Amino acid sequence: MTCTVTATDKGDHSVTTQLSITVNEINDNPPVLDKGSYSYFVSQCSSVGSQVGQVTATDTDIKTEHKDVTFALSSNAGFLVGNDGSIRVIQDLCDVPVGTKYDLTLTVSNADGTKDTAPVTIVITGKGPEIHASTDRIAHVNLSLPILYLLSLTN
Ligand SMILES: [Ca+2]
Ligand SMILES: [Ca+2]
Repeated sequence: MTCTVTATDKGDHSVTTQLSITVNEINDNPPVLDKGSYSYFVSQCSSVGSQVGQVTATDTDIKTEHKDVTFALSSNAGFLVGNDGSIRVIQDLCDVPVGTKYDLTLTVSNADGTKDTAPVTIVITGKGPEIHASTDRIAHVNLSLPILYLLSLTN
């Protein structure tokens, strides 16, 4: 920033000079997560790479190196958080018992170590709803046509 300073004395003499001000920003604001805690339910049949959730953080500093953030989870067993804040499944959950609870800690930090943390709870749920048509609900509409039984639907 540059500004012009003019000093005038009582004899109407004046002097003008340019004053240049450089603001050295300091990293005095930690990144702040958008929530105090996070909880998610994840189906056993979620495929590897599925997104579990999305977190964001804000840092009110100005310089890029003061507001660039890194996300981390306390454990990478099963889940990973990317630098875009997306939490994803990183291992096959098929054999994880329904009701299993992962208690993790999410950390967002600046390069100098200023940070914010929040608990993340992820609970494994059963497989998604499966449709099993029972044969006694199928009406025999036309016996001259082949009868198709719907055994299961998966998407
Ligand atoms: Ca900062
Ligand atoms: Ca600052």
